[in-house]
Amino acid sequence: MTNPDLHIEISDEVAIVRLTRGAKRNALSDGLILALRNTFETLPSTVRAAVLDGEGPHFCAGLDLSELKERDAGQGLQHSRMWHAALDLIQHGPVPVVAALHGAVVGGGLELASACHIRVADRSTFYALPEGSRGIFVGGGGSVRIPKLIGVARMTDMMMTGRVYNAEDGERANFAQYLVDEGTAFDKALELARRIATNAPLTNYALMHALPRIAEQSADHGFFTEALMAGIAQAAPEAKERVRDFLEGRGAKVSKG
Ligand code: 1HE
Repeated sequence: MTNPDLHIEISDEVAIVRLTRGAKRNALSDGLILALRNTFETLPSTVRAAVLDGEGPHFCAGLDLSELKERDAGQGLQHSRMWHAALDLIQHGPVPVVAALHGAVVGGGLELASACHIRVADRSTFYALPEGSRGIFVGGGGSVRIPKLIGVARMTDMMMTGRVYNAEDGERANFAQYLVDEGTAFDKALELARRIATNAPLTNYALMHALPRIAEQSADHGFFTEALMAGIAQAAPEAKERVRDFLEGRGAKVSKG
């Protein structure tokens, strides 16, 4: 399934997935959401990490409001579930995804960014949830994912009052793990994705699939799930090889950042 609003490029072990609907501020039409889903469902098995980027002055203006026609309640529910399915394939898909943010990261654009594992924002980035003032609600998983980043109180404030966070305040509020100079988010995201691609695949899998689940379990269940995951990861031949490399002086040391 190809879509003119989505460009995919494979660079070594990293997939670069770019929204290319800059003229419409990368607003997410249904076709674009389905194309994103298809992309993460069908990544070649050689890909070990991905970067998600947006063309033009803004990362993403959210839901394509021109498609928000008269849907009845059932159709609205199905539409939201379609977003959930697509964004779940980013969060719980085959590889870690690093989002390169700039300009507007708003509404469904923020929901999309929240489904990624790492967010790198440049200093032009701003975050908002205009759903509140458009008389609608988030529908792309935002009410589940965004409070995990910034907390329920901040999200409530954003939607009730229309509050917009700039890049610096956004980093402090935990929208992004990295804040970089304007125009450099993509380069930093690609650098991180290349680094992530060198991890043992099972370690990345554990971080994407086990860690968020453990974090939601009771301590007792979490400790047990952690022990299972640790046992599986340690038993992998690649882990043994990496540990042996370090003990024999070949593995990299941890150095000050
Ligand atoms: C759009 C959209 C869009 C721009 N749907 N067409 N999202 C919003 O409520 C955000 C709406 N957008 C904006 O506030 C602004 O466009 C921006 C701050 C993102 C960018 O401003 P700017 O001045 O750079 O661009 P612009 O002139 O506003 O927009 C350029 C074009 O993109 C223009 O179309 P044109 O044909 O007149 O050139 C805009 O109409 C179009 N455009 N944003 C459709 N969102 C799963 S539920 C999720 C629910 C939501 O995401 S609700 C929040 C929707």
